[in-house]
Amino acid sequence: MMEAPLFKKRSMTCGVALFACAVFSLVTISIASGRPFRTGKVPGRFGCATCHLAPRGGGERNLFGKDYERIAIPAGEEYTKELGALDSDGDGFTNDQEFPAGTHPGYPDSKPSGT
Ligand SMILES: [Ca+2]
Repeated sequence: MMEAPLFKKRSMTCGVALFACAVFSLVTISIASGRPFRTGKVPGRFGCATCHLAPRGGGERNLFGKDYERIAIPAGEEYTKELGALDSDGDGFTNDQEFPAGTHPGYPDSKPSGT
């Protein structure tokens, strides 16, 4: 009769620990899967830095990222013709010209050469 409450307490502790592990796993998976979702929506190969100042993403956006936020997110996370036709960083080249050239559409110092 004395073992029953102790067993019950340990079971409850294990249950709480399992629940905490499950929540932690779900949060980790959600964060990890968020990155490929957005980086797969733009044609460039700059990863999270396509839109964010920080190379690993999060926080303030660069000039292209601000246009992405304004145009692509309301359009259902789509790289639209309107976004491609913009020159987000004001360097004289549209975003559609910069991505194929391998230059960054969010920084005016990065622009196609030879034109
Ligand atoms: Ca540009």
